[in-house]
Amino acid sequence: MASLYITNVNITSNNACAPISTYPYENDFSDVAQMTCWTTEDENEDGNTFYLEDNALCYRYNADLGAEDDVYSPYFVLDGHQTLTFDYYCGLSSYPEELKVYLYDGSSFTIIMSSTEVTNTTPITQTIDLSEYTGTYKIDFYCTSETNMFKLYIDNFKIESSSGVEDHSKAEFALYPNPTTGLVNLSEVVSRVEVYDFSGRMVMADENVNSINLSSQANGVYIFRIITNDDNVITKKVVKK
Ligand SMILES: [Ca+2]
Ligand SMILES: [Ca+2]
Repeated sequence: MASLYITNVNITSNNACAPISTYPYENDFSDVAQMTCWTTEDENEDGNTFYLEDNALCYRYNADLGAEDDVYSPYFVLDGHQTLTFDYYCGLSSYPEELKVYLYDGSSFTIIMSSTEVTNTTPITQTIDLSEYTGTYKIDFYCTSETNMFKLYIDNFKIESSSGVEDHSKAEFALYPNPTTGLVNLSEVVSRVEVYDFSGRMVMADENVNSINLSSQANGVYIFRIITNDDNVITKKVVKK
């Protein structure tokens, strides 16, 4: 199947698309027409960047250089009720790729998914709670890999707005208290919890738990990456005071 390249647009001059404020917004990357208002950035200027392949967003290797690329969503108006979900996977498990996700407001970047090594060849569904953000943001998928790796795919991008009447398990998942002075409770036993500091370094991890204790950690902002027993990945920001 032919690959459909997304037109490479300088993101700082792409103001043509009005911010999206109607939810849910979904993109299954099945058609280049869905890519209007999405933009790519070839960070290492090697000529390779994100394109559509196999009905997904695809980032591919360079045989001679490490790869480094971004794909940016359109702007979304976030009002404190949104959740982002997307799938990610790689082409070959022996060729790991690194994925990081940011919010981008047009001038600064806020990390919402710490650097994650992608070795799964079947999709993992990532859920990111955006309820603490209000304003107009793009989602930036930032990918890097060593020289001559393979491919990373992103699919089934969705931003939903919770109305407060959802009784979905992901919507019910809670983590408290937040802010915390140490102990953080989870509303269910989860398969794994990873805690990252704001520089993206993993500082704690535990398995089959329904709480984690940050007492030994410095005050500050942490990102919890939680893998539930049904293999959903949930990312939440926790403040320790
Ligand atoms: Ca798809
Ligand atoms: Ca590149």
